[in-house]
Amino acid sequence: MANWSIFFLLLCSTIFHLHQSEASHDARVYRNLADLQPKTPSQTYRTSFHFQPPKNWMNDPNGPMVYKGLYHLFYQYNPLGPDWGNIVWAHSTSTDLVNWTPHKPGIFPSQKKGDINGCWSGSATMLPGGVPAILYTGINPQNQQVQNLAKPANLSDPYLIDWVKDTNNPLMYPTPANRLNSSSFRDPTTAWKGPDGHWRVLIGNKVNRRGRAILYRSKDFVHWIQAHHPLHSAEGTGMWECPDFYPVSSSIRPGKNTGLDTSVIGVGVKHILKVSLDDTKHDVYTVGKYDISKDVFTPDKGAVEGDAGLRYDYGKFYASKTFYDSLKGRRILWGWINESLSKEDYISQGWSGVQGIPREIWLDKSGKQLIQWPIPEIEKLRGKKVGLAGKLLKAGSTQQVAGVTASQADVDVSFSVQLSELKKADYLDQTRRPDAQLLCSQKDASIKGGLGPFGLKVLASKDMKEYTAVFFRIFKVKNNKYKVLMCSDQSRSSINPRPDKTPYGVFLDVDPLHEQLSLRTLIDQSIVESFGAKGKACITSRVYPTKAIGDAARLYVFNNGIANVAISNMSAWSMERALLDKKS
Ligand code: DQQ
Repeated sequence: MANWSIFFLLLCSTIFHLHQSEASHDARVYRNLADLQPKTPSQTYRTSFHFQPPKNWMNDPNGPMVYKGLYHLFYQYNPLGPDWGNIVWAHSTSTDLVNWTPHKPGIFPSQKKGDINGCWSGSATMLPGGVPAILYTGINPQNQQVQNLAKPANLSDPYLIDWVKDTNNPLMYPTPANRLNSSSFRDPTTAWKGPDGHWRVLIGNKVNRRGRAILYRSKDFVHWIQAHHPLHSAEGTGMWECPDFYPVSSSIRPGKNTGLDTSVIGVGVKHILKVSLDDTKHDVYTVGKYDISKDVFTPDKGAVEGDAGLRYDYGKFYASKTFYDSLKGRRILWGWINESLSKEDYISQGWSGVQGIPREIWLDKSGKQLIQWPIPEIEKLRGKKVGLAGKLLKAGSTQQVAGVTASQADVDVSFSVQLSELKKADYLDQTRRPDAQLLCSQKDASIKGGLGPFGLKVLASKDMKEYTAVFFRIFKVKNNKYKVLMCSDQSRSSINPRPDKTPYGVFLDVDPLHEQLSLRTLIDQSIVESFGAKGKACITSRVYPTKAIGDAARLYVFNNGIANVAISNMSAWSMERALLDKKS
């Protein structure tokens, strides 16, 4: 019997016993949840072109990489049910990052000292000679978090089906000497090599409320020594999960070779440190300088750390990870999009969690933030197109965009505003730093404004009892300047009162006086993934309409302000379904 099958049988019996003992703690709750688990997963909110397994729980993307021309995605997965637990690294491969072939789990608990209680998140590194190595967090018999190494069993297999764990595992672990808290020591990054030939890797950690990216160094990738200081830390930010650290070029040409391999340093190179804040479940990053001689990262002047800083996404997007795509010279970002359902509800649907569309990322020309854009491969799923250009969207108007499959679409629209109309913008007092998300709640899509709200109403029902509005509002601020707010407002996304419908928002760094305002939204049954201002800010929402499902869903453009705006250009495509169970 294969190792994985043995593991699976053991897992089932452990779970049975675990559940029995859990049941003695809280028999009522456990029985209720278990009863809810369906035999076949509900299909209603399953996505068509966002990655997800056929059933059960999925969370963080793990160890994405490209090997022998194939893309690999591993992810945190519960083979036994739709809630978090029994975590293994599930595995799929793809030739295009759109259609995927599932394989058996690549990494699962099997090593007594290293990971018998779980295989948590980690990353892949390409070693010299193109040998992939995975560092991941294992949960040991004492339930401590420790770091392990696995390598492919057969390097000539492009699918990398079998992985062998290093016999020295665990390679990094809490000791009385390092005084690392064994429940806050996890999620190794992709490692990078310095000019001294030594590998470096970061592990997420905290000490009290100080989030830390602990640095380890190694000559041989097996023996790791903790550096005297973390690469970086920040007070008051709590536990840093899933750190990611990589170089970006300050002189890129969008569209071509936008990414740098992880070990690149030098002139014209800046670094990004991303951390996943356990307290708020937000992925935040800073742009800064990495001093390799001291192994210290310093965020640029003015950079804000922690939850008030820059986020990859201002909606749902967590525990993300990038990898360098050597086939196309770009850096690609994967992120986990959780449900907005109660635990009871996602258990009864039989699955939980989706991955965002892989995004290409590069440094904005301002040098102050990243730009994110859906990988172009996703465009091959585009079907029938509906277009509009140079159309006035009058104050107070709503117009249907007919002719596209509104439950499964890619919409790219840009708006422009004439100077005379800009004058109608409401004033925004900035003396106390306004909170974008709060503003989006207070001024949702139904609240008339001066300039805006205008944008899209997606997954809308015919009677408009249900819709998700992705829109802009332009405000006047001091010194004849303007401020643009982008909202993803799901407060009316479903007549079902149970899902979380908190609207999301962010201010965009654009000047509506001189620039068009663009919005690209990928609509996929229960996901609305939006890219504002050509990828300067992203907001992802999960929504659960009860009427606006399948063919009944509609798409609208709307303007609920007193000023007119123009649609300079709009293209909306019906999207085909991606294959997630392709045979290899
Ligand atoms: N998920 C993993 C951890 C990580 C967390 C466990 C982030 O390794 O810190 O499933 O979502």
